Parts: sequence; structure tokens; C-alpha cells
Amino acid sequence: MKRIGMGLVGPGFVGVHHIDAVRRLGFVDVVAIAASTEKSARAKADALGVPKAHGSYEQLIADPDVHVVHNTTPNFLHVPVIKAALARRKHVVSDKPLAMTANDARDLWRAAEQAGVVHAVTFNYRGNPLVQQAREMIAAGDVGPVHFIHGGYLQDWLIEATDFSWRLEPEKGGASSAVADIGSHWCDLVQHVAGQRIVEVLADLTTVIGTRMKPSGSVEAFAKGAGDRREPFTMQSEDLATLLVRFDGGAKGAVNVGQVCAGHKNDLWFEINGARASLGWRQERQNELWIGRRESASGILPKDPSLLMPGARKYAHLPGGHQEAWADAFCNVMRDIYAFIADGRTMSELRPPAFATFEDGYHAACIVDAVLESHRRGGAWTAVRERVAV
Ligand code: SOE
Repeated sequence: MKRIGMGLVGPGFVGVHHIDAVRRLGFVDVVAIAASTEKSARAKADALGVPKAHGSYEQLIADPDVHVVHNTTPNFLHVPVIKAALARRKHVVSDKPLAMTANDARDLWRAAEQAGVVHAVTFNYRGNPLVQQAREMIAAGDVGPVHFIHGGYLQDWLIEATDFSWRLEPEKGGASSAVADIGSHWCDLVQHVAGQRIVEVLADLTTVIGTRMKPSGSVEAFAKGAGDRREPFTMQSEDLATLLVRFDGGAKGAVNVGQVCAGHKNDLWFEINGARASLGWRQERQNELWIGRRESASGILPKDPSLLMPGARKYAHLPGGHQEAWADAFCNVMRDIYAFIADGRTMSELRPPAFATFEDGYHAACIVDAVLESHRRGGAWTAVRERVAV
């Protein structure tokens, strides 16, 4: 098999997992890392055993050994980094949110289509075997027509006024914080599983911590800020949100999103209620799928490949009782994307399910825009407006 060269721009918290995941595929070489300075790129590259270190994303993108550019930079750098990669016709794998506004996300989608490359966004929770099982069961009609989709995505890493991240600064993270950062995962996930798209939203956004103490240095998600020098920072974006949503297939939905909820670490969960059965899945107990029934006992389906439907089985790599986790699901997403690249496929062809595209990233950005608009209008139902396809 022809080997594929991967280069990563922005080696922070999640960048390391991109590298680990593609290494597990067996046919991908991690060629280079780019960071804001050559020194920091070199330090990361040495720590991770990556041969080349670049002090700018332009250098990495120009590197002929890099065929796929992974963008794990803060949100405000997504547009320039991705545009530069597309200008050189490199395939792009970008973290979510694809861009800080729907207009920018649409431009990136259009540019990627024009470049004729493979484009992907890491809505990584799609890669869980039991998420794929839920999707297969709904598609097969086991649940019946779906009428209610609800759940939440709660974390606690921003509960203290001293907790901080670039995600909270509108010019670096975007106008929305919790909804764009984690609510976008929930929306993508339930749409993917249920096969219905969110078309209207009603949002109530809250800023629980109005003033934060911003540290002098940069802080990674889930980490505590270092240093004594702190400045007051007036929050402009939400850390808590309640959304009602309507789906194009007729289902109604509700979701709570928050990053100030003590005890919840990465608590993404959904429940889907259909005419014949319900399905429930929780990221923090990802090896269990709850199946709810009225006429017989409800129960738990464990992540056991021998019990999964064929489409879901290939996302499980260990026998029943051997727990799989976040990094395995992340690797499944990379496997879907890189198999597509290795086969020389184009974006108009059928893609494997865990592979979310720039179109999905654009749709997610349109939902965030609609959420912000709904809140501005005092919590009014607001259509998710997508302009014509590219
Ligand atoms: C921080 O809230 C974060 O790292 C998100 O940015 C990720 O997308 C999510 O998967 C976990 O939490």
C-alpha cells in the first residue's frame, strides 16, 4: 500500500491524539509538526518522535512529504491554515468548529470542493462502535419512527473564575463558546445517529461566570492556568445553554450544554425515543448501549463485536468485556478518512459513516449562528439557514 504523509499544525491537547491515531493505521507516516515557533515545534516533534519541525504552517504545507494537513490550531487560525493547505491541494483534516462563522465555514467548504481534495472535520464521537450500532438500528427500523431526541453535553473544567481558555475569547474562539465547542458535537452526533437534520432552534444562553481571571500564559483545555499574573476578563460568550431543537424528520429535541457543571467531565449523552424502542448512549460509559422497550425487559447491549450489526462491528477492535475508549473511537474516525484517501476516492463518492466533511462543519456552524440569533431575539424559534450548496 502507498504510504501517506501526515503533517500537523498546532500540537496542543488534541494534536497528540491525531498523531497517535494515524500511527495506528499502519500506512501513515507522521512527517512534520508546525507550531508558532521553530523551537516549540522542535520540542514537540522530539517528544513525539516526529522527524521534521516547522516554525510556520506555511512551511509545513509547502513540504512535499506532507500529503494530508491536520489542523488542530485555535479556531481563529482555521481559515488561514486551511486556505493555505487547499491552495496547495493538500487533503485537510480539521478540528471542529470548522470556522468561527457560518460564512467562513461555507467558504472553506467551497474552496475544498474546488481544490478537489478530501476534506474532513473531526466530529470524533461518531467513531464509537455503539454510536454506529445505534445508527444501524435506527436505519434498519428497529426503533421505529423517531419522535424525541434529547440529552446533554456537560463538563466542569470552566467552573472556577480562574479557569480560562482561548475558546472564551471571541476573537480567538468565536462568538459562541460552550455551544460551538461541545454543543456542536451533540448536534452532529444525534443528527448522524437518527438520520434527521436540525432545522430550527430555540436557545436560552447563560454566562454563569461573568468575569474570569485571565492568566498571562496560554492554558490547554481541562488544565488549570499557570502563573500569578492574571487580569479580569469580561465574558461575552455562554458557558451554559439550553436548546430546544426541531428536526427535518419531524422529531423534537432538547439538549443542555454547559462547562460549569461540577462532576461532569466529558459527559456527552443522548436518548432517542421511537415508536418501538428507545436507545440511550453516554460517552463516559461508551461500552454500553441502553435499549428501552415497553413490552419486554429493557436492557444493556455491551460493546461485543459478536453482538453488533455488521456495519457497527468494524468499529470494535477488541472482544466483549475489553473496554474501548475515546482514543479508539478517534482512531476509527481517522481509519475511515484515511481509507478513503488511500483508495483515491473523491468527495462525490459514498463515504464511510464516521467521516464528517466540511459540509457537516458548515451545517454545524449554521446551527451555532441560529442559536446565537435565537438568543438575541429573546429565545425565539429560529430557522437554521443554509444558503445554497457550493
Ligand atoms: C473542550 O471542551 C473539549 O476538548 C472540546 O474542545 C472537544 O471537542 C471535546 O471533544 C472535549 O472537550
